[in-house]
Amino acid sequence: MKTLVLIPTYNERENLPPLVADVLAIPGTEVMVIDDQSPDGTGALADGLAAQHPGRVQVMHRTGRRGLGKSYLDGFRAAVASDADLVVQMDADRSHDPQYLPAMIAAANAGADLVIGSRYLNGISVVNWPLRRIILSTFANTYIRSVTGLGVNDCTTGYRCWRREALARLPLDRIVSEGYSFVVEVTFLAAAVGLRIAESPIIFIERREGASKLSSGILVESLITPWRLVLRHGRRSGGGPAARYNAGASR
Ligand SMILES: Nc1nc2c(ncn2[C@@H]2O[C@H](COP(=O)(O)OP(=O)(O)OP(=O)(O)O)[C@@H](O)[C@H]2O)c(=O)[nH]1
Ligand SMILES: [Mg+2]
Repeated sequence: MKTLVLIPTYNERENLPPLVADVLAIPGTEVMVIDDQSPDGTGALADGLAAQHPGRVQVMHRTGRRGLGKSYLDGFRAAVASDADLVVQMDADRSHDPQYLPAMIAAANAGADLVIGSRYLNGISVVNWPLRRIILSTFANTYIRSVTGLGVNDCTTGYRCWRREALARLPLDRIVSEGYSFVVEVTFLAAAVGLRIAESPIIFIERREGASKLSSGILVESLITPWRLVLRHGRRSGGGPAARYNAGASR
């Protein structure tokens, strides 16, 4: 059983080494760092980690225009072509704790095609977010759910686990979102092609090191994306809520 963990990075030099160590402590994991020529040297640091852990860490050095959506797409394509059974995507900034990976992996093994590491299953599980950020995120998710009809509590989280064969069923060439909307568009497409979606609870911890890359352009994109998806593909209806997996329930 092999799990390939995709980690997009842009200026994460303080965060990447401890994160990779925590991920590799979980048996069966391999890491692919997808770096966008970080000015702080994260790419070279990742090469050092690959040399330290031969066969378990690889680095994709992107060139051209940078972007989180583009990085995920390149990572997904590489993952689909790999021999991994499961594919995880997670942020590099230590907001996504690898301690939740075993439960997410168990949920995928129990039959989910896409397991969403969800902050909104047991109330609101975020640490160190200012109130305005909590309001923004919960509003965004309510907005996305009501426009699209998706039954997922946390559509905007970047912590996910896919069965590779399920990821291969997504029409990756049709994805146009760039920033945070990328994960929303992918969730919508996953439901549209009939993937079984489950949510597994996580506690999200706001980054302590490095800087956020959230910009106002990205916020505007996230307001428009749900409407664009519905106009193009129709509303999701009758899909019902995503299955819930609580840590331990599937053990
Ligand atoms: N490859 C690549 N990674 C990126 C890019 N922009 C952001 N990332 C990474 O994507 C992940 C999420 O970015 P963050 O800046 O933490 O975004 P966020 O978590 O919504 O914002 P904060 O809560 O403020 O941290 C991190 O691992 C970043 O390093 C990019 O242009 N290219
Ligand atoms: Mg972050």
